[in-house]
Amino acid sequence: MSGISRIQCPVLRNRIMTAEQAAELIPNGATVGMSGFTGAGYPKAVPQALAERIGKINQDGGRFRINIWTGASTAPELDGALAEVDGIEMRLPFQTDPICRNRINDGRMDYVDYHLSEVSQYAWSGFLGKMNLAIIEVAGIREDGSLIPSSSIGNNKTWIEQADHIILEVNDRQNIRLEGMHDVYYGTALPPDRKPIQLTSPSDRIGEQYMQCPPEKVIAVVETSAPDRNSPFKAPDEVSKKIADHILEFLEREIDAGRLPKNLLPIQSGVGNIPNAVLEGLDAGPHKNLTAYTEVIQDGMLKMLKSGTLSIASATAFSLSPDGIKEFDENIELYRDKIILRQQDLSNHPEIIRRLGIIAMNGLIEADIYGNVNSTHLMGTRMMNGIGGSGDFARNAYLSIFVTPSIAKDGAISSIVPMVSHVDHTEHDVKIIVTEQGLADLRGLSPRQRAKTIIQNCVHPDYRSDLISYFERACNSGRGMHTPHLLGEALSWHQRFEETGSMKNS
Ligand code: 0RQ
Repeated sequence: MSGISRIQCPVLRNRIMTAEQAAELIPNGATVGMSGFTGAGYPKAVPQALAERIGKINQDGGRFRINIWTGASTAPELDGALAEVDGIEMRLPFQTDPICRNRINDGRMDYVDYHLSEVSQYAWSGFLGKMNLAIIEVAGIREDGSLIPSSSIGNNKTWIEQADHIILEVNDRQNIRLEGMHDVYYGTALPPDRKPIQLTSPSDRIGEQYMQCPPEKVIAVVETSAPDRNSPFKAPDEVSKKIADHILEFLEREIDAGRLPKNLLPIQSGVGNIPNAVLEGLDAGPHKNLTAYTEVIQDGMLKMLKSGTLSIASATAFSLSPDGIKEFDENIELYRDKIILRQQDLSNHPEIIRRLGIIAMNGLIEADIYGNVNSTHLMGTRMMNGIGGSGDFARNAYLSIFVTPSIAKDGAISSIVPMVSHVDHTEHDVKIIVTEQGLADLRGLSPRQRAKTIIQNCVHPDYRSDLISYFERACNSGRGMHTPHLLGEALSWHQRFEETGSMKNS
């Protein structure tokens, strides 16, 4: 199926127009729900046409801005293009775009980063206000008007339900054999009508293959032909490999101790160098029939599915490199029954994560000696990306693992500090911290025991004696001994970096 044949519904065929015409239908001040999750399945033409329109208006002294809600991060054609022309008033719930980031950090764009599982219920409950319009990329439209989802589902189901009007982008570059890989669940409700979600294994299918969409809401259908944003895959470096090795050894010890089954428990893995190194390590290891219940399918998971290390992967989106896309497209028949894409309120659902007993692995910006984790704010004030799904998984996982190199900025920053400058994951949710130096298993440890373990196992040698000194002086200060701190000094490491460009004590 390609081109017009991907639009099988006669009523919706009549609404085909150009991206420019569709962009004219978006009013100033609108709240727009867009598809897209980790650079997959986002609308590619209408946002760019809208950015062009806004650019002209704003250049002539006007002020045209919209609020944008998505699944998660999108791409330069969406976030980048609209931020560049100062067209975004408020953005939620997650972004990774450098232009957006600058606008957020210089105070020109409001940003609310939410746990990704919660956004749809917030929208449903009305906390966030009214959604005027949704722009959703799909792989095709069926005769009855139902939609074949694209390479992500994210919040699309909710946006379609919530928006007054809908613009559909039908992208013929998305593999039409995606059809059937989705599982869209229509059983969610708000309290007090909420029922248990009967998903007891990552391979369960409890919903429908297609998204329902009332044709009368659709005001435009735009045909597109463009690939998803695909970041090239970086081979794991030495630091990532060491971190991966620590995790793999830890998992073996847990199996030997009888605390994990031989095929582990379902894994959730963030994207990037370190998670990919862990996946490669697992793939090279002895375990077969692992499962994944996660947010995104990255290259490493395709390899594991192909080799049989992984038997099933459930997520809400792909996040593949160009090579990964090629592999997926060429061998889609192999992957079709091993991958399930769900809406993000299910892929990240606390009830399901707790029930399945997930092994969660996420990155951090900094952790403190007591195990509090900052995933979002550089030096306590500047937004990096957002909490994303890390909170959904960390708090509810069976094992919540956080990974980081022990230093950043060529050693000018220690990733382990006396007190984090912003907290996303509290000491109560963080079970294991891993750097290339080693692994700190914090389970069952009191704050002071945690501090000793983290300093001993995770801190870079350049910063170890300073942290030991801080901890000992805090313990000797005669103040509270449960979580000893020298409050006046606690954030001096960050201050020193801001003033001198290095956390090192000269
Ligand atoms: O900045 O590029 O200017 O040098 O922070 O650091 O090393 O590229 O880190 O790509 O692993 O991302 C937490 C951001 C880590 C990510 C975070 C600087 C560093 C660099 C980024 P530069 P790296 P990573 C799973 C769930 C939240 C979302 C999430 C994230 C930049 O993992 O966004 O987990 N997590 N979603 O130089 C100051 C420090 C620093 C520092 C690094 N201590 N202080 N700056 N940097 N450490 C998602 C899915 O499943 C899809």
